Amino acid sequence: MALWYDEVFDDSMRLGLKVERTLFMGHSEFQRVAVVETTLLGKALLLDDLWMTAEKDEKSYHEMIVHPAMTTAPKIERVLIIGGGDGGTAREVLRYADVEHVDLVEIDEMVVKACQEHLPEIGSAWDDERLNVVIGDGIEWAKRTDLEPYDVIIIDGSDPVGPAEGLFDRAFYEGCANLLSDDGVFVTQSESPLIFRDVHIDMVRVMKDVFDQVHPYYGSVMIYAGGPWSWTYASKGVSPKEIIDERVGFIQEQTEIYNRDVHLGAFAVPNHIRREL
Ligand code: PUT
Repeated sequence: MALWYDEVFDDSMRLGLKVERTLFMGHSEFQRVAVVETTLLGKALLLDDLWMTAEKDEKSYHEMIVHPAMTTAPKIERVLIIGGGDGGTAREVLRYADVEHVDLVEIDEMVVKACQEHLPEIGSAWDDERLNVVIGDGIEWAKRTDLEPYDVIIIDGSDPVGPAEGLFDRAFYEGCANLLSDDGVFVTQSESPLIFRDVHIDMVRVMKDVFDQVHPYYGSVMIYAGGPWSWTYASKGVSPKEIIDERVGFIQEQTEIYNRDVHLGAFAVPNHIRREL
């Protein structure tokens, strides 16, 4: 008999995938961690029964959280990733030769270990010498005052429940703004503009209090709430529309989703959101 795993939204909608087998199941001090083999999308990670990433769908998320920032930030030498325990965001960041150092701060060691063992195709850059993996709390990291500024900061957290909840707070964004260089770029996943519309709008509004430039952008990720998803780009002055030709030309030869046109189109804000901001 087929086994189905469902992510349930507000007791009113569910997104299920047929599962062939469970590859890993564990309880960390933070959450339940599972890696399963789905029929449609290959191996996939769930945290507390919420879909996080799947082999055949992950590029639509990881390319979009990374490349708009990396093709517009004037410098990309120092990068901070908070979350990102599956390794997909780090993989995309490390495609750029100009990147010298990446700190990846993930709270849950079990996520990193399970993904390294069972999802090595997603996290294919764990061995890159430029990558420094820290098992620790990203919220505490963002309070640090002893770090060199980062050129790019990427928040690749899970949903605003459990260990990721504080990644959606004003104090956290303020900490990140302090860690960002003057011409740096900050980006965070910012939930579904439909199913989590209120969370999305709140996030953008709060970021507008903290950063000078704040631009939500949109794409589709099949395993997240049926498709529509958002990220938000923020900076102290850098515009997401000023794409660096050399970088976009280089990266769009390697990507599956991201290219210059996708980048520019993604920043079109639907009216029902624009009116709220
Ligand atoms: N890393 C983003 C996860 C969002 C899941 N809904």
